Amino acid sequence: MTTLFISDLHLDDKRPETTALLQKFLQNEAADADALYILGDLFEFWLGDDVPSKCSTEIAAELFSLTNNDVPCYFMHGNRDFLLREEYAKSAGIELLPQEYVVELYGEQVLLMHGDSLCTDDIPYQQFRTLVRNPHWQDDFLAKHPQQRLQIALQARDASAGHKNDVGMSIMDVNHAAVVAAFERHGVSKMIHGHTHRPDVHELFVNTQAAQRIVLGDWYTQGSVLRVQPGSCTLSRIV
Ligand code: LP5
Ligand code: MN
Repeated sequence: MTTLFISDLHLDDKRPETTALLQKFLQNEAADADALYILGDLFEFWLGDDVPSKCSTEIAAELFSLTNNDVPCYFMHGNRDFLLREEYAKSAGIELLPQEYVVELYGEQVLLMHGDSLCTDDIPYQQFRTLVRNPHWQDDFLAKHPQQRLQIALQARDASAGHKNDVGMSIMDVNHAAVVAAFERHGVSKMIHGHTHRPDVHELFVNTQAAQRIVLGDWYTQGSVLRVQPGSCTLSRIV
């Protein structure tokens, strides 16, 4: 009995080795799991369901075969692939989750998030997030020619790299008050998220009650997976 969690794979046709590692993971370990949760940033960026890539097509087929074999797979948007919609989800057999979702795991209520909304000290990022999560902005963006969307995404990625060089690491981490507020909002004492690329298990107190925040790792140099079983959680690297 194992439920698997991954995030921040940043799949890109320029890094086929990461796609290959995910394929191996889906065919081997995930095939025996109770469920697989992908908590955002599966793709380096997502320009719309009408702009597939080699890796997105290959992974859709792989996920479809997994779900066809009775391993349900759930996807939550990240800050790179928030434009992924039902058309792709259907082709991959995956279910889209809202940006905050509470799941019962072997008797325990657990909050799932991508994690970017917890980084409230990063004001420029939160402003950018508010803009691009607006449905009107999204309709307008998706109506543009794919080539123009690509140009804008590359521009945004460059601007983001500059921003990340300029601000301190602590600004780009989660804000403690935002974490506490999320625990309180959902009345849970465990959360799992990604985004910060700082895999760890944090023990903390929320109103004197013990709580746990588990952060998934990225897949840039190797894979990262959280295995949840009745009574245990193990965060591991995979190669
Ligand atoms: O993802 P990561 O860890 O590298 O950085 C994030 C925050 N940056 C972003 C921006 C994305 O990386 C850009 C690529 C997404 C492409 C999506 C596809 C299509 C949509 C196109 C959108 C225009 O999320 C970064 C955080 C960091 O996490 C840690 O939390 O710090 O935030 C920033 O860099 C904030 C900047 O202010 C973002 C600046 C973007 C400027 C966009 C201008 C482009 C022109 C737009 C014209 C409409
Ligand atoms: Mn992210």
